[in-house]
Amino acid sequence: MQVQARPFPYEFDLAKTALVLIDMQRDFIEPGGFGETLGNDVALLEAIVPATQKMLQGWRDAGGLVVHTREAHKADLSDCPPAKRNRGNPSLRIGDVGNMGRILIAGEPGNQIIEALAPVAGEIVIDKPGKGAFYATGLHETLQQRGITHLLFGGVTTEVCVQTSMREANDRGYDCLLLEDCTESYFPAFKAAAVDMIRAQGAIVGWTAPSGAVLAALDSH
Ligand code: C5J
Repeated sequence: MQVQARPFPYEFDLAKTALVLIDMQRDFIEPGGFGETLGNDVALLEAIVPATQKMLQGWRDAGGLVVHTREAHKADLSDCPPAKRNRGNPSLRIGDVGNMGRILIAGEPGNQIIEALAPVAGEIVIDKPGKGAFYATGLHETLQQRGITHLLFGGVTTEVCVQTSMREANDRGYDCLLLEDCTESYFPAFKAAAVDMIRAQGAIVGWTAPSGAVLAALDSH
């Protein structure tokens, strides 16, 4: 299949491609969560939910593999180094008790993927302690076992966990496409810069396209 993407068309085989949704979890997206305690406007992130839901449904209907990630740490924080926990001066840090349970701790209410995008049976759910989806997760091995060579990325935030994961994926040999309307940042200028730098220099990290272009490619098959 071919997607009208930038900087040039993106070719993929559905059976060898996975949709990877990064960290669409309550703590980043819902009011009262970790994202908001850091002083961010979570409405920006909530705005991508309808397009992401439509993309997810279209991909599921086509029979494509779906991977969901959550930024999640162990309850004892043994996988959260001080270099990550002690940043800035937030009112709450990773592991502290917030409105939705302990912040970014596996199993807590705030750590769940938002209901609109909740994983269904057969989809892969990866808890990741870092920004990149490939760091300390086994995701690469799981994708290799399934013969996956191409990845479509959505999720939050564009310039942090999404971009890091795309770069990790590119280094591991995957052809990656970023779904422009299924990703967002708390800082619109950072999203714009990340999208530009991903596809610069002949798709140095990957391609970008609106989700409608992928859905159109699926529809035409
Ligand atoms: C951040 C993420 N921004 N998922 N996490 O801390 O991008």
